[in-house]
Amino acid sequence: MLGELVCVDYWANGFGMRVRIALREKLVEFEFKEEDLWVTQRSQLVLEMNPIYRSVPILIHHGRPVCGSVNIIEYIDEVWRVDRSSLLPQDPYGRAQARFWADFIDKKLFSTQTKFLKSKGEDKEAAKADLIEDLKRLEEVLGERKYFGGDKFNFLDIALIPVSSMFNGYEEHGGFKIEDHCPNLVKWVERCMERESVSKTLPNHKEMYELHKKWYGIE
Ligand SMILES: N[C@@H](CCC(=O)N[C@@H](CS)C(=O)NCC(=O)O)C(=O)O
Repeated sequence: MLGELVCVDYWANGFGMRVRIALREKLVEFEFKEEDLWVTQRSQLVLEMNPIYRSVPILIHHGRPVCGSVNIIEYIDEVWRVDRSSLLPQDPYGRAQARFWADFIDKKLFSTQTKFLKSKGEDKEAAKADLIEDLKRLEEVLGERKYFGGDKFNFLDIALIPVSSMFNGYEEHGGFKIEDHCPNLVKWVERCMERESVSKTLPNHKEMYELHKKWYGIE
């Protein structure tokens, strides 16, 4: 028997962390159902609730699935709107920009991360340079602001902060310090970690890197 609001996910899934952070920002109670991604066969629940992509996270609200992490953040924002305040910027241009950068994280940053972790030799050096470049672009977007949402922790903060659980892993793997390239981004991570929604959701950095090492067969 499924509860009223269920988040199906794997604990270390960066896409899924977004959903848990958004729900916690809105102070919404939910049930967490773990999907073991080490097993190749997806559970019956995932096959039924997300037959198209068979991926997690999935938010099941009153038995109805919502799929795709960014789509889920927007759903949460619309359903649990407090004081008419939204997780997305108020103006259309700000919203378009926030969605553009969330897409950059999903399409560009995640694929650069994978190349960086999987490749060897010269390819790894090139991927490391790309990764630093991607992070620097995000540093530029942040600028001197407290959050990507300005004074308010919002949509783009939620989309990006799960990636920071691999920052220590990047540094150990690549032998560099993110702070040397992106000082504001590092301060932003510290600021976000002061929020309960984030600190309760993000996994231990060491465990995250160990898991990625195992996943990609890194010695
Ligand atoms: N665009 C999707 C991506 C989700 C995704 O790729 N999930 C992966 C884990 S990182 C997954 O569930 N994979 C299951 C599988 O491939 O069997 C989102 O934002 O939710």
